[in-house]
Amino acid sequence: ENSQAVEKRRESLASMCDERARMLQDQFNVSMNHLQALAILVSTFHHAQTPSAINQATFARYAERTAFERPLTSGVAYAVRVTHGERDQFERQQGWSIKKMYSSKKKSPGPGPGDAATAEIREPAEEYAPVIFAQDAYKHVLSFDMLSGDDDRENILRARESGKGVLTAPFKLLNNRLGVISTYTVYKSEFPAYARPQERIQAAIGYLGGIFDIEALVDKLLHQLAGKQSIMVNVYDTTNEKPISMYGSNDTGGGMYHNSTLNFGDPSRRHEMHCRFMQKP
Ligand code: WA2
Repeated sequence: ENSQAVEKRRESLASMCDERARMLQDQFNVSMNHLQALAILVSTFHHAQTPSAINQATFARYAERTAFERPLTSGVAYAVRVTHGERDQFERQQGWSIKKMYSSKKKSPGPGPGDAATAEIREPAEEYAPVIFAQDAYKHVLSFDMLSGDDDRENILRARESGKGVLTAPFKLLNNRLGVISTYTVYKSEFPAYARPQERIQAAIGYLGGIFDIEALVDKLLHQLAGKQSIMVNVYDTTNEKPISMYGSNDTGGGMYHNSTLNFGDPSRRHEMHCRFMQKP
């Protein structure tokens, strides 16, 4: 009788957890699909038309009006590939200069001690990925070189080599919130669908990113479900040995818990949802 009650409880936890995991995965998948469609939009109306039919204002407006299609993202941004040789002309055309993310070094007012070392570090990059379009909530990333931040860089390099949608681990964004970036590459228009990684890398011309605001949006999603008070949900990126928490904080206490697997579509990342009952029976 007691063990039967425990078994009932275990089953009920499993089915609630699986339901939440499935729902989150579906919303993630839907959001990813629309990011891919947005990458095609940029390819069609920005790169394949002269002059471009998109500017920051039209991109921001379109992104805002279609935000409902990407339920787990809080914004989108588009970064364009610029080689070092193209930089000057690009900056003149844009009317702004390409900036580095997380530049922690203070600018020195003029020549002085330590400048030799600084000059060595400031070696010009071979190429850049400055953001030229962004949804209003992420206007602050415009002109920043996305190859100058470790998480974004790794993501972009992986995206253009694979030709698929890829994800970062959760990391602290420029706005200080925890987020995950999903990236799709835009290729030259005459580019074949099947190509070798090296050809893909060469044919990449830009990167469309979606910003997943996990904390806020997963919370909103889970609150739509009945019985939300009774279970505690945690989501982890378990790609590396040490799991990174993406959602929830108090995964403590022993007792019964259920682990539902999540598939966010990037085969090189792993995610899990852990659920527990709030109260002991
Ligand atoms: N977008 C918004 N805030 C950020 C950020 C980012 N990356 N990185 C750090 N804080 C344009 O993958 C291409 C967006 C990167 C896409």
